[in-house]
Amino acid sequence: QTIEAELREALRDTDQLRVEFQPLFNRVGGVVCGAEALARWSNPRLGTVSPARFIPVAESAGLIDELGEVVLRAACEMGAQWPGMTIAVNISPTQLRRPDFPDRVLSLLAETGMAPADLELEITESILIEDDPATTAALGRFRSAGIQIALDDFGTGYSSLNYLKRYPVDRIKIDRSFVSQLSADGVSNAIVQAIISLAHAMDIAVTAEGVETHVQLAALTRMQCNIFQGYLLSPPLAADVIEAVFKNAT
Ligand code: G
Ligand code: G
Ligand code: MN
Ligand code: NA
Repeated sequence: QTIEAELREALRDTDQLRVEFQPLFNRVGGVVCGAEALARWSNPRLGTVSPARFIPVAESAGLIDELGEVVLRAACEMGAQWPGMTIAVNISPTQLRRPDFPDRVLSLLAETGMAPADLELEITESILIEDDPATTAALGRFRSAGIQIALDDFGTGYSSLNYLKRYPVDRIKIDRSFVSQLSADGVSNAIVQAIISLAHAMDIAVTAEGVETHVQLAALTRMQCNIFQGYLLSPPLAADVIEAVFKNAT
């Protein structure tokens, strides 16, 4: 069985597919303000397959809309139960290019009862580089519905600053390759500080992802980073565990 055939089967038997939630913290010492939904796949023959491996397969096999819907639905069901908690969802470029995608998102929100302002769609710079009118229209629809847009893996693409000017995003997520290089001093600190200052000057909030050490956390706090995410604070958690975390935070 190829990974594609296994994934096709998994989409019919969704017990293999789960969504985990990695907490987002808005203060050091930790106030949980939401979570990022992350797809997980355990297959009886292949074992645990990383999304880094199966998302590209889903894309090329034409399965990403279906898979994306599974994740979005789980995210909206979670969000509906925890109003005020932000639920972030990774959206692949292929999903965003579909003309009916905004309608799908809005109907999932309506169906589950999740507040649009609690949903954050994480998109990547690569989709903005295409400068496709359909993408621009989709982003406009999300914005007018009150859905938040975050630019994921920020800093890894090209001409990031240009896109920030052209596309009104609510948040950037500083890629963990920058966060991992933060130390007590150094050039990486200057880069991250510059990104955060620039974002704030444009009224854009900043999430740091991949926070793994206290040194990184302290540096990011000094730099006025808004939201923190990473293994130091919490790994991705099963749905029932994140609910306990949310309960504790409210
Ligand atoms: O969870 P993990 O760190 O293993 O994820 C690896 C990559 O897969 C990350 O880039 C993450 O954004 C991506 N990913 C995880 N879940 C989803 C999902 O539901 N949809 C999309 N498009 N990407 C996802
Ligand atoms: O590309 P994206 O930002 O969506 O990637 C999210 C992925 O990053 C998740 O799959 C999650 O498992 C992983 N992740 C979360 N926190 C950390 C961390 O502190 N260190 C590393 N290396 N990966 C992390
Ligand atoms: Mn992400
Ligand atoms: Na990222």
